[in-house]
Amino acid sequence: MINEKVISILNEQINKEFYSAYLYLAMSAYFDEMGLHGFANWTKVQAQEEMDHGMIIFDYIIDRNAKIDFKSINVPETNFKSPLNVFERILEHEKYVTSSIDIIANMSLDECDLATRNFINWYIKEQVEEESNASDIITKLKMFGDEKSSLYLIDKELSKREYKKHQYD
Ligand code: OFO
Repeated sequence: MINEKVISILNEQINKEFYSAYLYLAMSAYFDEMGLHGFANWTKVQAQEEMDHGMIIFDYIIDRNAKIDFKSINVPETNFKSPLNVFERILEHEKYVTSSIDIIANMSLDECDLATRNFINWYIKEQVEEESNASDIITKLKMFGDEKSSLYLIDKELSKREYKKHQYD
């Protein structure tokens, strides 16, 4: 029987993942309005991945015969100021998500729930990649972003990102 505290924090994490999807969709809509369709694509693909993150936890809770607790998803922020500002906020958000994942890892150990501790490893690895992706784009935007031609090239590169369903392995 899975511990109640662990179930509760996993349910909160589902909500955070779906909030992340909303946030990335808000960013995608902002980029589309600016005509930056590559940036819009990148953030939309990320929104799809966030929904996968939420669904993987959903399936895990069901597999453990525990209850899903539905909560409202907050309205995402929309006052974005520039592509660089968006990616700085992405990095800040992903650091916050990383700390939530770390809390789940620690709590599952404290509660001797080794199955959840093992399950959450996938998310620990995933967060390293998410922070690194945001940092890479911030570096490029800081180096070249002010010039329109460079922004165009970065936009072109980001248009190549394709959505692949995130599988738990
Ligand atoms: Fe689900 O990793 Fe981003 O938020």
